[in-house]
Amino acid sequence: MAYFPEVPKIPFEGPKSRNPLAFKHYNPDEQLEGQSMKSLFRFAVAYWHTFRGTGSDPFGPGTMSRPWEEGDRHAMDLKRVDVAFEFMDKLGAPFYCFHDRDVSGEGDDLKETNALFDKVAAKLKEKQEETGIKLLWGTANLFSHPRFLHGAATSCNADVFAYAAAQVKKAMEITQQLGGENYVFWGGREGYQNLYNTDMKRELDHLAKFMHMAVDHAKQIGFKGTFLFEPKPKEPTKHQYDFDAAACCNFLRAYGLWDHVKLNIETNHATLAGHTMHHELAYSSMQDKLGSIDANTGDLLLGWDTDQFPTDIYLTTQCMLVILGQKGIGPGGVNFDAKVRRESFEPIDLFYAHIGAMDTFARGAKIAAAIRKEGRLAEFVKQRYSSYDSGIGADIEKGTASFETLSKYVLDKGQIAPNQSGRQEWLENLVNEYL
Ligand code: XLS
Ligand code: NI
Ligand code: NI
Repeated sequence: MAYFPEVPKIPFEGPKSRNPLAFKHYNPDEQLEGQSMKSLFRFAVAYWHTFRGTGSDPFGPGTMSRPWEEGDRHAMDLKRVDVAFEFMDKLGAPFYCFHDRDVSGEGDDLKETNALFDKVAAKLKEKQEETGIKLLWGTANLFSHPRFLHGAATSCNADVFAYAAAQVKKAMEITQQLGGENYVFWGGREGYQNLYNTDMKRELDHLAKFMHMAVDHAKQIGFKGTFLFEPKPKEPTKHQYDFDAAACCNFLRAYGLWDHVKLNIETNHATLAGHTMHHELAYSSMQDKLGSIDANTGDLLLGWDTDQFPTDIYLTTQCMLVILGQKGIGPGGVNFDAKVRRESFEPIDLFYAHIGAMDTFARGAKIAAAIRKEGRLAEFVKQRYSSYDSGIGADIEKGTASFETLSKYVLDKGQIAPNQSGRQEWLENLVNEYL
């Protein structure tokens, strides 16, 4: 049975093609800086948005037409695996990601819930083997069920902490069974709404304990995947503890988790934090913590996590400048944590959205590679800091300068070297030359 009978396997037809069901730029075997596009991007489909998204928003219910969604919900969980793999196979996405509760529902208790999860996982495994599609990362949904209303690892209720731990244990084990290459922690409701009722110190200590338990459990079961911490400043809580890349880095360092966890950076979360994606990527990468990205985009005029598919070539160029700068992103990837908008309710819109986003990344990568090849941007930056390459600047960097020696240097010199222009407009023009 085919769920997308009108859609063929999406071909690469090149930039001149006007076929909306073809790639214009994403050509999996094409080489960029010595890697195939397929292995450079490691594109992943997000199970929650693409196969569970209903199109509901705070003002109204779902709008999506998904003709296959019908009947018994547990049987549907199994049938949906066929839908998902047909979609991903036709799209040519090498990876997917899921939360435990995206793929299988809750039972009456954890035992039954786990048994349901096992059943769907067995089918996921079968389909992975049949299609060659792999699991980029698994995670646990610790935010939808009402038991998590005060958070999970940061809940004031120790039994909820225990439940969350049991759930993550199972999600890690299934991720391992499915050969998942990473495991993600996004702090759903790990934050606060009101400091009057919150012991922030205890909550953060508990979150760290929780992540240490995950690290220990990984050792115990031999899970070799990378742990990824996903920053987000707010929503659903007004303050999320994993606020931004810098806050996450501080948390990991402070609690002895530095060597065990990298970051999964999401565009719309970066902008909610008042940063650009470029900033969050550059910050994580310079810390050697850029592990994976959740590729989406927000809407400048809407203040929430709209999770739209990325279509902005400047955005993807900036992403790829950083990613190519660190020679790729594996074992992470580019996961489309993105949803079609409520008005795009037909199944075919899922294809248009993913094809466009993959092409936008491919185009951004070609542009970034061209910029890097000519090296003018890098050369400008190098020149801009060249006063630190020798003399007093080199002493400062080496740590052999002090206030005493610097004061003497300036007093002896009399006139210091003049500043030079930052040339921002020229550099913006320079990037445009490659578009
Ligand atoms: C929500 C997050 C979520 C994580 C996985 O805003 O982006 O989807 O990626 O829990
Ligand atoms: Ni995300
Ligand atoms: Ni998000």
